[in-house]
Amino acid sequence: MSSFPPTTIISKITPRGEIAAVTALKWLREMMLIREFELRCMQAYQDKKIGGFCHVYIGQEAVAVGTLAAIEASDPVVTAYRDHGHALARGMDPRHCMAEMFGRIGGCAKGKGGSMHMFDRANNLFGGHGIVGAQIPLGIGLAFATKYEDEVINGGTSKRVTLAYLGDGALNQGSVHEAKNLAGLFNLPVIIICENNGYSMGTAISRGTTMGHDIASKALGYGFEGVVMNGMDVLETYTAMKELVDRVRATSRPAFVDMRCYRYKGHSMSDPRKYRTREEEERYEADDPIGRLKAHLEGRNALTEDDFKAMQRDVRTQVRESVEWAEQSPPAPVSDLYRDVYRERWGPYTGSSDPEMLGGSENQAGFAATDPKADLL
Ligand SMILES: Cc1ncc(C[n+]2csc(CCOP(=O)(O)OP(=O)(O)O)c2C)c(N)n1
Ligand SMILES: [Mg+2]
Repeated sequence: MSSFPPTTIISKITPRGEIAAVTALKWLREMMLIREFELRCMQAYQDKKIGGFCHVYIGQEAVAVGTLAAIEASDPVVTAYRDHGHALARGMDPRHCMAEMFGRIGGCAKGKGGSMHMFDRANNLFGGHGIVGAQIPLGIGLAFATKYEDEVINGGTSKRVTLAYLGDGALNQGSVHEAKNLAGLFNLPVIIICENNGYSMGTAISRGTTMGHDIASKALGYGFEGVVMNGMDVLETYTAMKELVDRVRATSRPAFVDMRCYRYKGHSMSDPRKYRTREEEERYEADDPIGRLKAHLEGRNALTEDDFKAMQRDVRTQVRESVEWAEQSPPAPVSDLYRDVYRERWGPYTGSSDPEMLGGSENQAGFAATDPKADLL
């Protein structure tokens, strides 16, 4: 079994900063939205309304919420396939996220990507990627592009920081090493966040990765800093991330984060979780990031049980409406199959809320099919 350390040890690693109650309440709601969204996705998957792959983020909500709160709207973000939490925390409309799950036109990728491919250009979210580790070279490329634009094209100083997420199972993928090498060599403003949930499918990190107990120290091999953070407590995650983001923005030096976290559910929808004990799962579930923040806010007299229940009702309504909206959105037509692969005739893709890219949308709230009568380019 895994020698992955329990959260009681992890939580001593980073201190919590003083966060305004109104901000902490907002993060609580965001984490609750992600959880409720995914519980409904699991249900819809079992009802065969969602097809293909589906990897839920339940247990890891504090990572997306805490890290994304630490960056600016103009900072690029790229992640792997366990991406619903990042999309929602980055500001994607849950209706567009749910419609993508359902493979409908109203989805953020017009229903052609599904669960693993959440894209939101307007919010600078560059996916959602299914090839393990492949998003890291893309993230390093994004950091190169922002730095080039800020410094060479605009003649100023590098201003943007890219967040590139990967799982612990992606650490040993060849292109991840190449990308880290270039990031160190070119001084790129990127933070590589390893969502270290202790497992790559059924393989514990200690079985598949050298120095699995201390992956942050490996960043030194590329000439940049490695930091360990607690991904089970959003206040700690945010505090540590904000400090790091500020430093990377100021120095334009890359960094690596060993973000300790845990996924409560299986790797995907068809995982019996035989590789770990129920006791281990219960230990983490008892230290749930939502429960932790709730207790913290109650301790500050900023939240009552009634407030929490009202928030829960509110989130449930929002998710139920997103399911209804997704179900009303039509499936992507076959005529759209080869569209959005290369640059389209009306110019580059300009963002999730831009009607220009809809090719004549009647569905202003989200996306619509390209005109099926138009010729393929
Ligand atoms: C290059 C490549 N190899 C193998 C796979 C199959 N695969 C899908 S997910 C996964 C495990 C990755 O685990 P991790 O990076 O820890 O992410 P987590 O699922 O824990 O979020 C593997 C091996 C793949 N998608 N791509
Ligand atoms: Mg993992």
